Amino acid sequence: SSQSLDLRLPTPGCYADPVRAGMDADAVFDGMTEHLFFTLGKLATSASLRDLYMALSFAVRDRLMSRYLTSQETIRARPQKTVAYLSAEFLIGPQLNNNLLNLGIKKEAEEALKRFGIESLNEILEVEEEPGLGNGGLGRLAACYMESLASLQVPAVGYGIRYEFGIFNQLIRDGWQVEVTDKWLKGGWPWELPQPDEACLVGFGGQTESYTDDNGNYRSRWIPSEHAIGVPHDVPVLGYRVNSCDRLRLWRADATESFDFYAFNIGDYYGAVEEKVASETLSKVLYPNDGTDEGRRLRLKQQHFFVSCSLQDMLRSLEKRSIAVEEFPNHWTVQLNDTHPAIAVAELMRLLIDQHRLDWDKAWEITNRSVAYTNHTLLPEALEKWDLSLFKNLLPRHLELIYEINRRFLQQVRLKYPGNDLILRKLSIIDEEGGKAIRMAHLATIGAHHVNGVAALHSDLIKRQLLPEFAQLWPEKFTNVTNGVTPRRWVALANPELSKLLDKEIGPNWITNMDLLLELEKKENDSNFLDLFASAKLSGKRKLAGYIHRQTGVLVDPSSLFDVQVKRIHQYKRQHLNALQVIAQYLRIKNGITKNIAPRTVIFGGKAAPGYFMAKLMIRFINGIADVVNADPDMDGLLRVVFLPDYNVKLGEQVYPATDLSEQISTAGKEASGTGNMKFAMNGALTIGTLDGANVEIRDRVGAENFFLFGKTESEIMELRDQGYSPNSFIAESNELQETLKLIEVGHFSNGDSELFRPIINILTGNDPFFVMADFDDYLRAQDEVSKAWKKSKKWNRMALLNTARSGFFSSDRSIREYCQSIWKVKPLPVEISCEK
Ligand code: B1N
Repeated sequence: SSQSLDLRLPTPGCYADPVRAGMDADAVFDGMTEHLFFTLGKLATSASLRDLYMALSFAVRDRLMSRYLTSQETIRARPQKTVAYLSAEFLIGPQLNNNLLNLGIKKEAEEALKRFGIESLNEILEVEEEPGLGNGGLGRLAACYMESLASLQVPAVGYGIRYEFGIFNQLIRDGWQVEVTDKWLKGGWPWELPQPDEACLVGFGGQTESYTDDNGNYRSRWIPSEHAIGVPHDVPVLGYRVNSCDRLRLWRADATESFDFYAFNIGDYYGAVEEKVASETLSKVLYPNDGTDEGRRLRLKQQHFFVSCSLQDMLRSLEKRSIAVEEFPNHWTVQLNDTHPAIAVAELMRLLIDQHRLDWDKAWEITNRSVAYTNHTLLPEALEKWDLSLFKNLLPRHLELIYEINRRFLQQVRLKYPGNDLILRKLSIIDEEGGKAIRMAHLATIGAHHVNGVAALHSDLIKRQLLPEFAQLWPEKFTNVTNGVTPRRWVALANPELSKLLDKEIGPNWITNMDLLLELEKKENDSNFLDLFASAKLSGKRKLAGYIHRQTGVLVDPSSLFDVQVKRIHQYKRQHLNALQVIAQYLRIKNGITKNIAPRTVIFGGKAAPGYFMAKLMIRFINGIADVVNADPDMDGLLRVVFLPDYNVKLGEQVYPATDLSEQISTAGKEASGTGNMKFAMNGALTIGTLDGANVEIRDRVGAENFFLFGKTESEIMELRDQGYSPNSFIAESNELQETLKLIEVGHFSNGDSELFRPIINILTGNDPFFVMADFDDYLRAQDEVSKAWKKSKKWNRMALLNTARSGFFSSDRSIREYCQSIWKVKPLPVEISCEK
C-alpha cells in the first residue's frame, strides 16, 4: 500500500544515495539540468526533444538507484532464494513512463518538463525507442513477469542476451513487408548499466580428453577451440510503489583478445581485428521464430553463451557470499522460458562436475532441484532439435553429459517398462528417426522438477499429446500456470482515461489487486457509469484514429466498431480467416445487403518472419483488400480496412485501449495461451474467439454471454483430421465462401492479377492445414452476432464493462504468485531504505 512507501530522502550517511536525489519537481528539474550539462554536453537553451528525453531518463534512473542498490544489498545481507528467469527474449518496451509510474513521480516529471517549455509528457515519451529484444508473446511475457516479480518484492534476475539488433522494423511498401535493421542502441540507451568487471568466459568447439584425477577417478575435461566473453549489461526493473528493484542482466558478447591480437606479435594487425569482429557477431542479432534453418549454428551458440554466463554468475554469487555450492537449490531457482535456455541442464552439470568437482549424483540432485521448464508451444516446427553432428562440433563435453543423462534416465524407464522398446525410443533425448538429433524438450523435461504449460487447455495437451509418456512416468511433474499481463503497463500506463475512471470509482488499489475490479459489476446497469466507461474507450479510439491517419493516410471514424487483430502473422493465427470475412462483408455491402452491417474499422497489425513466405503474402493480401475497400465510395461509413505497420509494444499501448472487438481466432489447439487476448479484455474489448489457449479461461471468467464464441473445438478438429479433412466439402456448402474465394481468384484485390494470391487459394482449397474453411461459416455467424450487439450500445457497454470487471485473474501478479508458491518456493523479501542512525 502507498502508506508504507518511503519516498523520503535517504538521510546523510546513507551509502546508497550520496546525492540524496529528491522526488519533487524541483529536484527532477535540477537533475535534468545537470544531466543536460554534464552528461549530454548541452545547454538547456539548445536542447532537442531527444536531449530532454535523455536528461529526464538519466534523472529518473538516478532516482531509482538507491532502491536498486539497496535491493541487491538486502539479498546479500539476508540470503534467501532468488528467481533466475532464463529467457532468450525480453520484450520490455519503453522504460521511461513505466519507471515514472512505478516510482510515483509522473506529476513531478510533468512539472519539471513545463519549465523546459514542454507542455505534455507525451511529447517526450514519443521520442523513446523501444528495445525489440523479442519476437512476440514469449518475450513480452518475460517482461511482464519481471515487472510483477519486482512489484511483489520477490528477489529475481532476468538473464538474457543484449542483442545489438532486435526484431526488425517493418515498413509496408506497395503492400509488402519490408524489413529494416533495428538500431535501438544508436545515440545511446540510458537504461542500461554495463558491468565489465563481472564479465564471464564461455568456451565453444574443440574436444574432450579423459584423464585420471588425483583421487584416481576417471574424469573428462573439455578443451574448447574458441572463447567469447560475456559482459553483463544490467537494466533495473523497479516494482510498483515499492523499494524492490530487481534487474535484467543481458549479456553482450565480446571477443577474447588472444595473444596474437597484439600488433607486436604479428604484423597482421588487420587480420587479427577481422577475427575479433567475427566473434563479436554472437550477440549481434535476434533470430525470428520462423523455425527455418538459417543461422542455426549461431543460434545454438547464442543459447549456450547466455546460459553459461548466467549459471557462472549464479555460482559466483554463492562463492562471493561463502555459500557452499551444494546449497545452490536453496539460493537459486532457475526457470527455463521454453527450451531456448534448455542447454542449462547440461551446462549446470558440467560446471558442478568439471569445475566444482562434485560427483554425478550430487550434481544431478542440485540440477534437478533447481531447474523448472515452461513449454510455450505444441507446434512441431517450433520444437527445438539440434543435429547431433552440429551439437557435437560446438559442445562436445555437453554431448557426453547428455548421453550420460540419457543413459541413466533410460535405465529408469527400462525398470518401469521392461521390454518396451517403443517407449524407450519415444522418451529418449536422442531422436533416432532420420538424422540423429537432440530433443531439447526432452532434456528440459528430464532435468526439471516441474514442467508447465501456459494455459489450462495447453497444459492438458502437453500431457495428452506432446509428452504423454513423460506425463505417465512423472504425473506430479506436470502442471499449469496460466499466463498473465501486468496491469501497470497494460492498463495504468496505456489507458489513462480508464484508469482515472477506475481510481474514482473503486480507488487506486486495483493496480496491485485486480480482483477489486469485480466491484465494477454493481455498475452494470448504471447508465451514467456505462457512458463514462464508453467515453474512456472513445477517447482511446480518437487517439488511435489520429495515429492511423498520420501513418497510413486512411481516415477512420472513431464511432465505428474498432475490430482489431494484432499479433505476429502466422497461418495458425488465421489472419486470412479474418481477411476472408472482410471480403464477405464487402460483398454484402456491394450487393446492397446492409441490414445487418455495423459500421466497422477492421485493423490488422503484426510482423511476418522474414523467411515465412505465406505470412508475408498474407500481409500483401490484407493490404490488397484494404486498397479496394477504402477506395470504394459504397463502403463509406460502413467499412474500412487498415494494416498498421510496425506493430510493437509501444503501438500496442495505443491499440488495446482503442479496441471494441478483439480477434482471437486461431485454430483450436494451436495457440498455447495468447496474452494479447488478456490485454484487450482488461481494457474492455469483447472477444470473438475460438476455444483455444487462454480464450477458454477468459470466456469462463467474463461469462459466455459476454464473449463471441465460434469454431470447432480441439477435439472436433482432431476428429476432422482423422476422418481425412476435405476443405472442399465445406466450400461446397457455403455460397458466401465460394463467392469470396472467386473474387480473390479473379484478381479483384490484386488489380486483375489472378496469380498473386494463388498460393493462399491453393492452400485453403488444398489441404487447409489450419481448418480455415471448416470454421468460416461459423465465424461469419459470430460476426453477425457482433454486429447485432454493437447496435444495442448500452448492452454492448455493459458487456464490455463486465469484461474489464472480471479480467483480474489475468494479471501477471496472479501468475507470479502461482509460480512462487507451487514451483519456485520463494517468498517476498521486502526492501527497507532507512538510513537513520
Ligand atoms: O508464447 C506466448 C503464448 O501466449 C503464445 O500462445 C505462444 O505462441 C508464444 C520460438 C517462440 N510459443 N513459442 C514461441 C518464440 C520464439 C521462438 O524463437 C518459439 N512463442 C510462443 C507466451 O506464453
